[in-house]
Amino acid sequence: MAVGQSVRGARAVQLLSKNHFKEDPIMNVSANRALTTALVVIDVQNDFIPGGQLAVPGGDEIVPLINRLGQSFRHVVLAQDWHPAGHASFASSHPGKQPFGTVQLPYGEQTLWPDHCLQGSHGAALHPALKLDHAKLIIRKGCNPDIDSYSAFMEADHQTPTGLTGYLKERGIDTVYLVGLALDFCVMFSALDARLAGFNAFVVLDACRGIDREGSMAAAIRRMQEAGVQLIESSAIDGRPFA
Ligand code: VGL
Ligand code: ZN
Repeated sequence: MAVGQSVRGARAVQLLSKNHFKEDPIMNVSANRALTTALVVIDVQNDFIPGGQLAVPGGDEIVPLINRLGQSFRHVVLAQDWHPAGHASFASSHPGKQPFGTVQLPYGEQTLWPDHCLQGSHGAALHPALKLDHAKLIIRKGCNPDIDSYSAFMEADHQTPTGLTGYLKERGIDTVYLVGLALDFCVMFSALDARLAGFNAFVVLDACRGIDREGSMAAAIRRMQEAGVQLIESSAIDGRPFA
């Protein structure tokens, strides 16, 4: 019995040492990068593109680029804003309030929006031209009627996780590339929370579009820089394999 075990043990060591990455440092780097890096696509949904309830200017222009970038990543995650009717972020839920006004909620000041991304609606659906069939996870957020969630990681109460950190960490991912809508809201808060959760975070600027209300774009760029989010252009990664 002892002999059998040690033979099997030796065979396992032999198999391990056959690991070809060991003999090929370039392959090693690229294979490891593929396993530890994910593309996180934020809220590329009908309501955020021109014609939608909360249209982000040029929101549809980024779809072909995101599709192309997606081909370079083994791990792709999609975030989907997914609100129940009467959600606390809707102006219509607060009598006398208008979209783009604010209201005080238990977790702080909440910007009010037109009704958008209603669960199951056409507006909440992912953009039909988005072609990321190998994406393994769609994380839905903003589902709690009383709490908004710009971030794909953490609801606006800063206490309720969406589960995305756990998913990524359990998959061994340490680096995320973020793209999508809107740069100055959901992409920014997702990138900030990615940093808080300990991930390396890159935002691919030309694969994002912003709402840009009252200087929100400039403020978002500054906040991300201060948090150590790396702001890049797609030319820095386009065609590079993360797969
Ligand atoms: C978003 C406002 C409200 C976004 C979502 O995806 O940036 N913005 N809900
Ligand atoms: Zn929303």
